[in-house]
Amino acid sequence: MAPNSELHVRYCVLSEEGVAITVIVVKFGIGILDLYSELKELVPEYQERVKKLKKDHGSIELGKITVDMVLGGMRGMTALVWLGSAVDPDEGIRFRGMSIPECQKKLPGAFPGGEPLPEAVLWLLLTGKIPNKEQVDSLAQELRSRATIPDYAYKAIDALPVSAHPMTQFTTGVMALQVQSEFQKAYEGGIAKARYWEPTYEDTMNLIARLPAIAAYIYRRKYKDGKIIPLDDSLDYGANYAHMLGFDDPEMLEFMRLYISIHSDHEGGNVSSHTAHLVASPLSDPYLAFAAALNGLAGPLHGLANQEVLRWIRSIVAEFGTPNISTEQLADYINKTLSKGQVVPGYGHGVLRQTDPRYTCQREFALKHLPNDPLFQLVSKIKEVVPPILTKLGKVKNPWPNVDAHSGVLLNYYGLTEENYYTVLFGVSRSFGVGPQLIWDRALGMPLERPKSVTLEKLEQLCAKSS
Ligand code: NMX
Ligand code: MLT
Repeated sequence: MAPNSELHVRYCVLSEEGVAITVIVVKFGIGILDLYSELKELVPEYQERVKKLKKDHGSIELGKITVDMVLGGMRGMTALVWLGSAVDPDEGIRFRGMSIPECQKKLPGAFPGGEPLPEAVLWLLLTGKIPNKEQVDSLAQELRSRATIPDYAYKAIDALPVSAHPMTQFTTGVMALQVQSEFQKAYEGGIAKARYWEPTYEDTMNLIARLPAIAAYIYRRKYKDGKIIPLDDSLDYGANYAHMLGFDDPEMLEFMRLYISIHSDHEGGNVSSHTAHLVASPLSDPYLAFAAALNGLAGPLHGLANQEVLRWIRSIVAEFGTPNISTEQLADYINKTLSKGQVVPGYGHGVLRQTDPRYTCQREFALKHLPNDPLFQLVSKIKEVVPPILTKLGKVKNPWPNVDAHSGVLLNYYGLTEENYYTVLFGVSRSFGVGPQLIWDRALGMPLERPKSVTLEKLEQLCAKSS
């Protein structure tokens, strides 16, 4: 039997004591590799590439470090390797070299011409390869089989007041799942460094598989009747998450697939991804790293901006009593926001210098499915009015909308109206980008991250010396 004719389906079951047991079923197909086997084949090749770079080019300079960079949040400083994606300031995100429209065209969807299935994006981000529909379906099945939640994770969330912010409840749930870390167990058992990536893979896949049930539990607990809607074994990842939240409109399921796909990864320097990479670098397992990432995502200048955007849009509607306002009224409101020393949420970016393509594809989705929605029309008007005002300030490097400027009105349209929950959706999606990199970090032997800092006095001395 040729090696690439095996399809390993890895199921994860829980013992009565809540211990995760991985069961591998080997099926025989023709020319199909499962995700784990495909990754395993790639690991030696990537290890060789990194070894060669270090040996042949270790001392090549990639740029200079300026005082502005040190005092300015390290903008523009090339400081880490991230395999899954890269952000071009003008073009925006490319997942393993593929733009969002290319992903929409080439990755399998739930139906022909549908939005990419998040499972396909996960496959692409981890391996750099485009999976076929059969591979994606088997990955969807694998994720469903790993999705059992230990009761104590629900209880950990229940220990918090219902009033706790959904992101606080989410991080708590993820920390409770950490009890099942395969990496921690393997490390305690003395696993060799060369095999670190294997339990990291198990943890990552289990984590990704279990996040929707935890996230949906928080939504049902905080905003609905608290009853758990069980996973539907016939649905893909994005559709299942929507279903467990309580939404079954096929359009909403399709939006969830798109939402998870486009929020998955945004190269490595953004706060959540970089945090995960940093926290995992001393060999903290994927649960610990991802919980830390979520805490970064919960900041209003990062992932929480999606919550802030809908809140801000609602405040505009409340101010004028209608979403149908004039350009002048809107400009006045924007200026009022700025005059209070606040940012315009959903606008600006640390890297992008043009409209975020993640905004554009959400706009296209809205134009197709909800062109007459009054809040969508207001979002479109905001996009016309905000950029010239921000540009006029003279200090904003990117006056254009980012991903968060659009998502809220779409979710609101489909009935997910509770904006404080929005960053949890972003968090579930971000696991698709962060998880694969954590596996590669261990496969490539990435070391503990420890940059050098300087005191203010030292910085002043260094500046005095060179001026
Ligand atoms: N509204 C008002 N002022 C802004 C905005 C904005 N949308 N964007 C940047 N500025 C200000 C910024 O606060 C800074 O002011 P100061 O010098 O007084 O501190 C100045 O313009 C220069 O900032 P930039 O270099 O353009 O932006 P930076 O890279 O520092 O920050 C963001 C990037 C995203 C933090 C910033 O644009 C922002 O606060 N945007 C609003 C919040 C938001 O939408 N965040 C979501 C980002 C995407 N995500 O999901 O993470
Ligand atoms: C992200 O998706 O992480 C945000 O756009 C922020 C960033 O890239 O810095």
